[in-house]
Amino acid sequence: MIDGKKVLFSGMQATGNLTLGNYLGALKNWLTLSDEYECFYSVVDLHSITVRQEPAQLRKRARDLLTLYIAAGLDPKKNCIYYQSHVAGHAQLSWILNCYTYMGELNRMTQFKDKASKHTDNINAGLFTYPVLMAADILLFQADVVPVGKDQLQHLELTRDVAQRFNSIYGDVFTVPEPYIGKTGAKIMSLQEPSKKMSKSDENPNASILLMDDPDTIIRKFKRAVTDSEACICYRDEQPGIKNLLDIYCTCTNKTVEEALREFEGKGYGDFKLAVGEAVVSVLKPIQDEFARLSKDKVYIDSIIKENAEKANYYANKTLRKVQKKVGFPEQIR
Ligand code: ATP
Ligand code: LTN
Repeated sequence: MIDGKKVLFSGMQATGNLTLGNYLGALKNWLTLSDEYECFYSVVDLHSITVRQEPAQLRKRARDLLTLYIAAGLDPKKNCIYYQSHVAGHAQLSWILNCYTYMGELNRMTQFKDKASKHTDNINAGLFTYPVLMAADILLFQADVVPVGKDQLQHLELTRDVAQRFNSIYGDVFTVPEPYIGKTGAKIMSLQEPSKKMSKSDENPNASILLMDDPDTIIRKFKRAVTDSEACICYRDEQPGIKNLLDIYCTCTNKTVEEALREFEGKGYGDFKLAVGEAVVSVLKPIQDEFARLSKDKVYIDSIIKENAEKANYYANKTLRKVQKKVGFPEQIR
């Protein structure tokens, strides 16, 4: 609890251009939760280097991502928006938690298996212990709730296990966090292969809508989206392409599936795809405009980065000191 409010923590990696999946599955929920909770939203750049990055590009993408959090509507005066690398406590707590996490647990992580198979030339120890750093992120701020897409649930479960293990040895040190999954948009699928999730690392440019795609590109990608030959706008697993488009439409317009089905009754796929594209454009265009404006305001963004890093360090150090004492490290002499 901070000032009587429950704490929320979430983060995103600056490893590529954000997709509509990242926005609908994560960022959009952040916006709706930001009044109710004391929120920490991190650009998790320590996580990013588990896969090789070009330094100048990582720096630019991280800044763009931080700016995008604000452009999407998160008020940086109310929400603590910061770079993970500006808070040393993440790495410090991560080391400690490494010693309370079993190899067997990490071996089961599907994201590790996935990424290891994609980067066979660089299966580094950081990629393996990635979920421990994520647990440290969350536990460092004593977060009650963590909004993520479905793909991150396994990491959340591990975080809870590690927190409970630590608490059972040392008493109530960590808040055990709950995941928060949005009602819709939890898993946006690829527009080209609707059995796969939409991912920023997809090689086919038509598979993903990027948050920075211009309106024409967005509409074009939706026109090319893979559907089926059923000629029926129905919400069912047998029609994964249409189901995904309905999910996107409903999440963007805040309509229920029933409302959308009624609206498109008797309509063809062409009209439907256009309507989905337009709904997406009307959500993304204002964010893009605000991003362009904020990106030019270096002084403002720098001041946010500085202020919020101080705030994050303050809360992080509180937890870290407590943990260090519990495990038996000597007190700092001031
Ligand atoms: P990569 O493709 O490099 O694995 P990613 O697109 O999965 O990356 P992350 O940085 O791993 O993106 O995820 C950021 C957040 O967005 C996470 O909370 C994740 O659950 C969510 N997210 C990512 N893709 C989707 C998707 N297709 N649908 C819903 N949520 C998503
Ligand atoms: N692993 C997450 C990003 C992430 C995160 C976190 C999300 C790192 N630390 C803490 C929530 C809470 C991902 O790849 N999407």
